[in-house]
Amino acid sequence: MKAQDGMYIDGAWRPARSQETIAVVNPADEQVIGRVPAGDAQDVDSAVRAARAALPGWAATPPAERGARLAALRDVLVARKDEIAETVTAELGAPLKFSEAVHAGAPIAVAGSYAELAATYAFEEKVGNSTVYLEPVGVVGAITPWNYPLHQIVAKAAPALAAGCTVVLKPAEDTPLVAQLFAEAVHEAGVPAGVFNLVTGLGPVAGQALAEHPGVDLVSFTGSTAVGRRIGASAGAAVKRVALELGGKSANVILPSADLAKAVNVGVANVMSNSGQTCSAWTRMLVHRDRYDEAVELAAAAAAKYGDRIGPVVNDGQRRRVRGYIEKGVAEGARLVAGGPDAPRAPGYYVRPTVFADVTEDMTIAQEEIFGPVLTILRYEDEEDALRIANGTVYGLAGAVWAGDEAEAVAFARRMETGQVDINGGRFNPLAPFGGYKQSGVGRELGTHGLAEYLQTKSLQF
Ligand code: TXE
Repeated sequence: MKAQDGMYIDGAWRPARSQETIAVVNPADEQVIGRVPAGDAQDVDSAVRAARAALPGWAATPPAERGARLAALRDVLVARKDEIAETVTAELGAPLKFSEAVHAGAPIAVAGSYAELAATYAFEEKVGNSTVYLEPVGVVGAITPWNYPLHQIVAKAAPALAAGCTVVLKPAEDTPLVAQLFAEAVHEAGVPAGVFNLVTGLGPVAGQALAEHPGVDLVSFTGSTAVGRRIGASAGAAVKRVALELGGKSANVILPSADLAKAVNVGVANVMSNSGQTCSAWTRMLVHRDRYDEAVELAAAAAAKYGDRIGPVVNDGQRRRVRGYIEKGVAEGARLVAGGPDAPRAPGYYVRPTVFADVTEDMTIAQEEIFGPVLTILRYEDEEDALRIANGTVYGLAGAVWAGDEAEAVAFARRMETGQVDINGGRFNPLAPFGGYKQSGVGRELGTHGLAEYLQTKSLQF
């Protein structure tokens, strides 16, 4: 499956200094499908040195040329699309069709958007008697999770490279094979040695070493709130730039005027997709009390249709965690209307598509990120009540509003404390900024806002 057997540092493939490796497991059958190097602090140091050495040359490369490299990278990803999809399916367990459409499709779109932005963005502007230069921040330490393994990498690496930064990536230990494939693609695209580097390894070892390395100017992290908090604290102490994309508990608000069946069906599909392992998933469905029973019935039927069609969750730890939340929901008095905590099949880390009704705001399953195929349905009295519930968590990453009238949905969405809202369904837009209010994070990814994260500003007065 993978052509390379190492880490990509300074344009070449090499093993971990320790020679140790980490097993990669297919969550659909629990078989070991490969091994990758277990990089440590010294490997991270080599990669950061390579990135620092490459920085002046890449920063001085004209943006149009950086854009041309990114366009070449996009083309390699397109040419290797099937391989990307097969790799993500093997290490994440996602159904192949979903891998093709989303796990390969989205990063290709994002790489393409930054190829264009690099060439067209105004890296220099005049303000009165000043010229303002937007310069690369420097060496970027990117730490990514396993849930959308290639998308998360490209959402950091592409804008960083477009900005003129150099990158050291530490991907999730569960899904390192597609990261190796990405490094091969960067190489094939003709990106100079040292500009992009890959260190595989464990989070508390390689990840922490990268986050705390003094040669890293910006840490961009996507993952759990617990680790994000730590990275934010150490970046603060070092006065280092940081971008954090953390958890979510997004609300799907179905206003009384909405097409209920459509809103419920799309809402259930949104939560079940990628087996619920989506930080922006609409895990809380909010329905007016007059239409509540009808919505619950529709959601239960929709979830039951998923049956065996969703993939497993990524590993045994996540499976135990998700099933623990389902048990907790039952214990706290929510009503199970689809799925449940038992294993639908074995081997593989499968969880049943699960729907809870009679969920109240104070319940754990209505407050904490479950990161599995579990939908909670809450009842609201009126619009103000819906807004209070929607905004009533520590998170604010995404959400949805459904209404008969688009203007009504927009008015509601503007009052939500959240970074991205889909109106009557919405569609993925690789240029739309993505990121969190409140404890969902700091900073934005995608589009020009995502590019700006990797830039710093210098002004010259005349
Ligand atoms: O995340 P971790 P986990 C949430 C989701 C999930 C939970 C746990 O709720 O159930 O987090 O997932 C690296 N210093 N999200 O344990 O540990 C790690 O190697 C530096 C939401 O997998 O945060 C990996 O590369 N790095 C989310 C990355 O951090 C460290 C996506 C994420 O892993 C580190 C994933 C350390 N001390 C999970 N410890 C989202 N926002 O999309 C770990 N890492």
